[in-house]
Amino acid sequence: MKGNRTFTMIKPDGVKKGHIGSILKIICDNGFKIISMKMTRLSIFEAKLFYKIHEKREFYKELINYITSGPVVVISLQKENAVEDFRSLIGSTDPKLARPGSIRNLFAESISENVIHGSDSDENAINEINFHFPNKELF
Ligand code: IDP
Ligand code: MG
Repeated sequence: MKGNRTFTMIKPDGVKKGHIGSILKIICDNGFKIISMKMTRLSIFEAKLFYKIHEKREFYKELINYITSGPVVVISLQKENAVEDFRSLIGSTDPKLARPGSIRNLFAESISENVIHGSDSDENAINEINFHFPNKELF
């Protein structure tokens, strides 16, 4: 059975351009319940841990610079089939390929600055939630 939790982060470009409210409305209107949420700014140390899986990729340095360039909003979510449904809601990594009406299609400008993160598996969702909310969650 698929899990009912996922993790998302509104990335620095989404925050800078004033899209927090619009993005949260889309998330809630699509049946996701916000379990925990905070605005924070990732240190380089935290960013490198969070994106460790990409450390061998050519875009890694650019990714760490970008994700630490300003505040982000980190959110844990609940919904049936959460991971898959949320990936569909945000659209493809490259906004040019993202489904019309998806969050990246609506707000993102490039494959590197693509406004929002979504967990890619149930296992990573739990790891990412525990990483950003190491103390007890609010619900
Ligand atoms: P995802 O966010 O859709 O899961 P990943 O492949 O996990 O995509 O990549 C993580 C993040 O790294 C992307 O969201 C994007 O910010 C950045 N990224 C991915 N591919 C590229 C690229 O080819 N050039 C620059 N940045 C990239
Ligand atoms: Mg990913």
